[in-house]
Amino acid sequence: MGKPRPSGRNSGGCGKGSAKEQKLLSRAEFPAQGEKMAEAAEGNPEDRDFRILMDYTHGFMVSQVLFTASDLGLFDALALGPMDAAAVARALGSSPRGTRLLLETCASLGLVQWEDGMGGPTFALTRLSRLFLLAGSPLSQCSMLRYLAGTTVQCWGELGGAVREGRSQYAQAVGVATWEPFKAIYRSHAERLLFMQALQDTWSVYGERVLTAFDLSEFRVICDIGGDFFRSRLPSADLYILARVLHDWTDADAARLLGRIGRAGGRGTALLLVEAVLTPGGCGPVRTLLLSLTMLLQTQGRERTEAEYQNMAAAAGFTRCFQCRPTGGDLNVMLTRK
Ligand code: ASE
Repeated sequence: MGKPRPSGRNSGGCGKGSAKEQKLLSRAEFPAQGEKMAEAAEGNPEDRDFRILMDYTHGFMVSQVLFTASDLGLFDALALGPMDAAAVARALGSSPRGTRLLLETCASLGLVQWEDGMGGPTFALTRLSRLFLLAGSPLSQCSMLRYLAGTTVQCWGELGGAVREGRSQYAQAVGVATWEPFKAIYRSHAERLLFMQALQDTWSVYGERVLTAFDLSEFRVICDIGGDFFRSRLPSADLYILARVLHDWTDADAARLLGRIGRAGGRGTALLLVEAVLTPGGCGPVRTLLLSLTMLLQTQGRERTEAEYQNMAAAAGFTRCFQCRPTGGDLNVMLTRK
């Protein structure tokens, strides 16, 4: 999947800097020969470090450009064809100056591209924006962007408090005094709908890859678990699917849910888990760790390693044939049996 990423090459450390910056960016005095050659290709290590730091500090601005362009309808306006900045501003009812700056930044991020028009340079969609950022595209991520830009950004504003207390800060973030995640996430009909549409955007991209990661043709009755699964009776099925459910819950609640599933099906029952899986030491990938922080901020859960999922499933009786397969993106699919 495409991921907007600030280009590090020329950002930060170039041009006029203060004396202090110059010192920070100055080359180590006697670098070893090998290092010297590598540095010639990539710049010196302090420059590299500073560029990485600047990429990270600017990360929220990149997200905000993407969220705002999408929210203003900039990509949908360009679906009608390439336009110059003034025409886009007229279509959006936004200021010519702001619109031009936003378009130029979007172009530098690969969200739109410059094209030569008859009357001068115009902006056009790129493959990325055509595929994922048009409201009507089959792979549209517009609802996910809207959800992240709203509730998730508000929750991230309280990251310090969440880290200090080890739990969500919904009261401070969105004015809902609860630690029950789905009371806050479903706090209004509009929020419930948007959250569901956002997750649906993910399945537009991953759904087919998830369902074809394993041959599921032997399973006659399949139960995709959602809803009030701690209380309602679970139907009998040959295969239970838990797609991005366990990551919302504590180890104890996840064990409780898996236990209920284990008891609902007989021997031979299978379990399909779909989650973003952490690398064995738990130190990556970075997007999965960021998702884990989102789980701290919005739920009671966290992302886990393959071994953790295998052990949790085994404790509920799913001890046989555990396999974990990648989807090519952030999600993994795990299949195991009782
Ligand atoms: C959950 C998923 C999410 C619970 C809370 C959540 C997301 C945001 N808040 O199960 C979506 C996560 N996806 C991305 C791309 O960040």
